[in-house]
Amino acid sequence: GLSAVGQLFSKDTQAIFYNWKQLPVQRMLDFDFLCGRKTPSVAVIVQPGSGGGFQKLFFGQEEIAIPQVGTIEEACEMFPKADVLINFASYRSAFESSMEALRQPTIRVVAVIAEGVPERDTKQLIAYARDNNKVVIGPATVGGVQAGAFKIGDAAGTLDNIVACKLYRPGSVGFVSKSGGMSNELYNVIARAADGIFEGIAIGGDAFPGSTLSDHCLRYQHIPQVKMIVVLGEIGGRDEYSLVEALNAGRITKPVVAWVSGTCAKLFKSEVQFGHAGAKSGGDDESAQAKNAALAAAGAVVPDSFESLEGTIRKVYDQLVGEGVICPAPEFQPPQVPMDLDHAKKTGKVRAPTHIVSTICDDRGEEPTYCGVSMSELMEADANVGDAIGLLWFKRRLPRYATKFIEMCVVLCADHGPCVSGAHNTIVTARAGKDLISCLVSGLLTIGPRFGGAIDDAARYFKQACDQDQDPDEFVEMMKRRGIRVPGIGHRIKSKDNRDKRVELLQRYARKHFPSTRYLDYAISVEGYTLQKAANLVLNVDGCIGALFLDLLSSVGMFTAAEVQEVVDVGYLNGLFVLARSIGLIGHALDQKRLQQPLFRYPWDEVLYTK
Ligand code: Q5B
Repeated sequence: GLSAVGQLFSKDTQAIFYNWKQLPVQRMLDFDFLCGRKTPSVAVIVQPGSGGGFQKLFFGQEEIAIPQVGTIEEACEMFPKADVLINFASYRSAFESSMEALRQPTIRVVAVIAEGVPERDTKQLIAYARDNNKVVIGPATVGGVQAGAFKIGDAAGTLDNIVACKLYRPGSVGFVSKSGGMSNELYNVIARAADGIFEGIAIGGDAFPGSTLSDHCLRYQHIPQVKMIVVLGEIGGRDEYSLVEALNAGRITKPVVAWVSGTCAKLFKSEVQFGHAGAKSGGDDESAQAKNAALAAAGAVVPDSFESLEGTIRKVYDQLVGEGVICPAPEFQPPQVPMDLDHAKKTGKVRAPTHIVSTICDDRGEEPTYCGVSMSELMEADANVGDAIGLLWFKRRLPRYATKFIEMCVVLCADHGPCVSGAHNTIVTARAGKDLISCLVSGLLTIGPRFGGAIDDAARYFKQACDQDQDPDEFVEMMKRRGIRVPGIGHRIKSKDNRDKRVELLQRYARKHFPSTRYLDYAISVEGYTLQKAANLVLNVDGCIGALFLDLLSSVGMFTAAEVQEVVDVGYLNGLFVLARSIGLIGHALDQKRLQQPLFRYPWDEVLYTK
């Protein structure tokens, strides 16, 4: 029987933790550290269906990796010395997994945490465990703790409670209760009234617990370090009577202090179901009063009320100390378990520097905001791409005429046919069978000072020259002397007689809506001079957008001169071409894939082979 099992745990006990839950495993390891254990009490985690790997946890200050496997069998093979299985499976799968654990020759104790396991299933577990001399704790329990040695999952609550109850070192009291919550309370009471518990088990609140109050009391009888026993029973069921029998038969000779809670049930006219499944009085002898009386008659020390339980424990303990049976456990300061950073931050105990700074989008609240403007507000205002760019790039809620202009830039630059550098690269990449993002990126990477990426430089040079009132002809000559092609001027196919429609459309819009077009006018004067040199040296789409953005930012009344300069220095504006042309490049990639075009290769006669 279970009484022969004696001590369930030791400071070397290792467990298999079934169904990964970070918090209870970490709590077990924190308890280990507090007790000065050398090895973590969790040897391996079984995560059903997982292919292996490990979980990262803390053992004191140190971060450790605990292996994870997919089945109980694998865990037992890997860790034959781990003889306890802590089962955190749901009530739906608790039976199957507990049975599988009990069938493993290396497993001795199974703790079942789930509430609501069908009684029929628990009865099978009990029968199998009894026949095979194994122990089931639970179901519907937090488990238990052997002070200074081993703790099951969440038993005994927070670290503060564990320290307050002195659970980091063994005391002299064997404790057993039905309720897990009340066991925390009693660990405190026993630490105050005596020298703390040696072991405490919550058997769980079901009508048919895997192991009973008397099972554990009989075990305590055989554990030499347990000098007295405290039992907290509860209304309902007949479990306490097997303890009465054991006392009457002299199988338990250590002093027992017992209290059965639920005496208040008599105050109710009808039968009352308390929190636990098993906590309801059936017949009269299942009442708390009847069971308290039977226990007292059998020799247990039963107080008058729950309130006087602490005093009763103290009396029995003091007597045992007086008789020399108990030599009070020596007191010492346990090590400090380091606090988790998250917790320390929450409680204001530490400050930690952030890793990045961000000012444009906040996704922490109920809905994301773009520079403080919520998604709902944007939708209510019928926001367009220009509004999003205004908020996320320029951090301003720009007026409608400005956001409409930005949107025009995006639409007009979205594509310019398959022959331009970017589209060509995207097409070649698509035909090489690459994925959409690779096709897009290979096209985007061609954007630069000659193709599409001249907007920032155009704005930079036009601004400098115009702000300094430099004569446009002189500006062009100066650039020539410095060997720099004027950014924003020149095109491979557009010319004096074949104007770029995009440039015309943008100009027309700006002249109608912008408060000023000073920079555009300057760029047009530059074009006037370059066109005298060659017909293709027109103001191109990059140059037009660069000049018009200067006009927009300087005349919209929302940017200081320094802020306009910052936009130019940082280089915001090529982003417009990148954004717009991404639309076309994606289109070209999809087009090629849809057309199932084969791998591209230039014919030899399109290449000049030369030395
Ligand atoms: N010359 C665009 O050149 C291009 C001159 C210049 C003074 C200039 C050239 C250039 C500045 C960069 C720029 C944006 C490479 C263009 C775009 C988007 C696109 C594309 C599309 C789309 C064209 C011949 C003679 C030489 C040069 C002189 C040329 N440019 N002088 N300032 N800017 N521009 N890029 O035709 O005396 O014989 O030595 O670099 O703004 O990319 O549709 O294709 O939407 O996709 O190859 O619109 O202008 O002429 O290089 O043979 O030069 O003109 O010094 O003089 P070309 P080159 P010389 S918009």
